[in-house]
Amino acid sequence: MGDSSGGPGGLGLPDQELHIGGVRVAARSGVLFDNLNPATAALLCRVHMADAGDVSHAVAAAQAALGDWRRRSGMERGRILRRAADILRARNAEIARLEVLDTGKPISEAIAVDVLSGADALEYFGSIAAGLTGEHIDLGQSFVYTRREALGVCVGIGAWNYPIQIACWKAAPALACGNTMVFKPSELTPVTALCLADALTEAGLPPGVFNVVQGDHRTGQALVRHPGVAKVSLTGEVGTGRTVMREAAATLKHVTMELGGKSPLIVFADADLDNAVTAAMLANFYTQGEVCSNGTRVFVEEGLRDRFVEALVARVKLLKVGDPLDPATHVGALISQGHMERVLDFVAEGERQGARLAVGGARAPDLPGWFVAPAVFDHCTDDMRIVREEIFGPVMSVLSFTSEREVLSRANGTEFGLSAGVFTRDLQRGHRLAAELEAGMVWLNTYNVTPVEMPFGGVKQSGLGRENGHAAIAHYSQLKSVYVELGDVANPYPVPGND
Ligand code: TXE
Repeated sequence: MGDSSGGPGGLGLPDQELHIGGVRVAARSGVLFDNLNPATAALLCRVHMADAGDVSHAVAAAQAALGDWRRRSGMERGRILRRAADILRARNAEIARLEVLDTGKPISEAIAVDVLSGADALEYFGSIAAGLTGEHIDLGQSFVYTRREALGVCVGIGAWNYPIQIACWKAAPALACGNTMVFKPSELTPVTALCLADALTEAGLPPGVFNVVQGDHRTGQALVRHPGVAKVSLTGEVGTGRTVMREAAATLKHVTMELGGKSPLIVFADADLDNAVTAAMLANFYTQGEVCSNGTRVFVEEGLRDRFVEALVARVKLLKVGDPLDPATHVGALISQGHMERVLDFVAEGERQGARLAVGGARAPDLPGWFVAPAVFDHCTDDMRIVREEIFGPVMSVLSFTSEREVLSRANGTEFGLSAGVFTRDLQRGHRLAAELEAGMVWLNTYNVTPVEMPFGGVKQSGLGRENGHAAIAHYSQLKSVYVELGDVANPYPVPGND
């Protein structure tokens, strides 16, 4: 596992290698890159950079494991996935702490959500694996049956905000369907995908069924281009999604795209004010705002807006920004210095364009890492960059509206379509809007609750396909039709003696 490259405060970790064929291996490239702790800006660990040769090694291991794995019964595959879920749950505290060191998110979040939501996916798909069936179609003198079969070697490419959750959300359905996988975590958060690999190995997963390669977009590109890969599932920015789809087209790969968003959260005057404010805070400041499905455009009906903003600002001022390992911390560090500066640029742009910064928005001065105080902009207009572009940080834009028709049009007026939220006590209005909002997910009187039973994904430029729920099975399997003739072949041609 290499030497322990400790950073200040002894929070350093050993070098992070690749996981191929069931064991840790050093990158053949011999290249290592630094991975920093966002809360301290100190070196957390060094990471092996996989090159095209390492990628081919990983894909070959996945190909070698495929025949046996896809021929196992769903019961056998599911049993191993469920065992891995139990192992992750038993290690929740240990892995959650690693996730905090790698991402900068508060321990209070990581211990409640990240590992456990990954374990839920392993348990859920481990539970339905045995029930993945085809169908029998009776044709009288013949019949057809269908076989739901694996795609082959699948590639998962992760983003840096929910590393182990994303790894599990891709690996669980893939493996349940009989595929094998090569997973590349984001270069900014390489650590916990290897914890998943260890849990799967301990649960009895055969070598080569789940592999981890480390690296940046070049490693990702080599995976997407590899002819032995049948499918790519990406979690990342829209621009990255377009690039990956273009590259995958060269070898007609299946793709699932879980991309960015700029989702609306609509609050009507009849809403429960406390719940709506809580939801707006969760939808903008959880994980420091680094959540794709966040409701970052908060539309408040005119009659409620002043009271809403007043209540919101008072509660935002109570948020503790600081050491993510402190259980009392609500807002942790942004993932990198570059990302922090990008978020601060958006705050400056919002003020330049005339929005009113009601609270927050500055770098936390007395902390070594990359911390920004949660920001609320009021008096925003739809044309502002902070309202149109994904910031992926703790910056909320509050807008006002006067009618349902108006707010629906404005909420849909974006290239994105990941999610949406509606707060109202009017049952019919809530469901009417759910039907009309252009989003893959709509929450009524809550926000960002994503049980594994719920299909997750976007429409328009926010993505293709779905993760979680039974819907994910369609994206990790394919149907074969088998026609069985019970009589003779219908013969239109002459035969000797019959002419
Ligand atoms: O994305 P990037 P990040 C989105 C979120 C935000 C983004 C942040 O909305 O837009 O992800 O994550 C690899 N070929 N979601 O900054 O830069 C890269 O190495 C192959 C949506 O990480 O796009 C990394 O592993 N791979 C999501 C991964 O792609 C390439 C929830 C993502 O990198 C590549 C969470 C290339 N050409 C975040 N270029 C959802 N909708 O569920 C980069 N990569």
